[in-house]
Amino acid sequence: MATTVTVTGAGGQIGYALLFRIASGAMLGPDEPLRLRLLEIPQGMRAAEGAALELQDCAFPLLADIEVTDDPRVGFDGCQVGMLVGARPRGPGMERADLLAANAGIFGPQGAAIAASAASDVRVVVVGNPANTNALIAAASAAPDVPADRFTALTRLDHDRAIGQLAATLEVGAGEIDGVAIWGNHSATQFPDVSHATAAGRPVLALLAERHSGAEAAERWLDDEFVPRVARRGAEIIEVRGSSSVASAANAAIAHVRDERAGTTGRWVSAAVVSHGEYGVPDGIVCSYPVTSDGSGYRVVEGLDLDARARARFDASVAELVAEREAVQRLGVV
Ligand code: NAX
Repeated sequence: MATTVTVTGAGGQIGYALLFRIASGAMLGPDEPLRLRLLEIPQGMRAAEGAALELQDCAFPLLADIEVTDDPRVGFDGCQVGMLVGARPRGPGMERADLLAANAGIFGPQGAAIAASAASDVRVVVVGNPANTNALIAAASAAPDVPADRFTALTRLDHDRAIGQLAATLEVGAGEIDGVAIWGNHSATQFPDVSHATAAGRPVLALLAERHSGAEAAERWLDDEFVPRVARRGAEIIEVRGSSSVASAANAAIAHVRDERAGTTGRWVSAAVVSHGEYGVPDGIVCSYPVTSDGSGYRVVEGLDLDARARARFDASVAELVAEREAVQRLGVV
């Protein structure tokens, strides 16, 4: 049986970078046939249809079927893996409240469509920004038919960016780094945390202290360079490339779904999941944590020590998530 994957915003940039890798088997594995459902709005239909033509031209052996639609009920029909990429970008002069309201108008109906027509084992990752709160809205709109913890939001790109920065600084391979964590919101307030990280089995903090002549200098480097660089990497990419992150975002979304389904074999990744109060975060907030999966869904890595500096940064990001929730509560969508 083919697995049904729905990609929203399939006619956009990340959609274009995602679809061919999904169809090639990079996400579900080399033995799992799949069916793609591409959901767009009317203005994006031609681009999505064009992508569908090219997918056909690739003759991917695993790709059983492609459907392009602008009807969410059709797009989510039988959906087992939902990748919600399409969102309303912030326009000129748009306030945060307006942005949240515009996206509530997308993620509310999509959550309802998921409840009405997705498969009973559906899992959803929200990529479209503001990703955490969009996931919260979609989960609220899919309740009570779909359990809230089936909805996650993407912070894997932030996680992988943090690993990339550490690997370059410590001159080790990215694959040798483990134990990185992204706490909080997928926004500039996020806290990329390396205090539990190791590189080739050695504590990253000790390695940084060696490179920066002492623990204090290493901490300054983390505060002044590493954290802002990871948190603002999206802006750096726009400045250098002239366009936002696309291939790296698609790669992160694929890794998020792949690792949730296949399991992380004990390695940590980061994902925004519905909080059950872990680390004092209010229940129901979609918050990024270090997580692992045994193949049945992401679980928060619990029991980690957060020092005062880490706690303050994490709390600030959680406060932003709480404010976003309050804003959408005022709209009556959650
Ligand atoms: P594009 O503007 O290229 O594509 C978005 C597509 O979504 C368009 O084709 C549009 O027609 C479609 N769309 C809009 N509303 C829709 C709806 N209601 N149903 C279906 N489709 C709809 O943006 P792109 O560069 O692909 O980025 C997509 C989203 O990813 C943005 O919200 C962006 O901010 C977000 N990102 C999230 C990241 C993360 O780590 N969570 C990183 C990358 C990216 O910034």
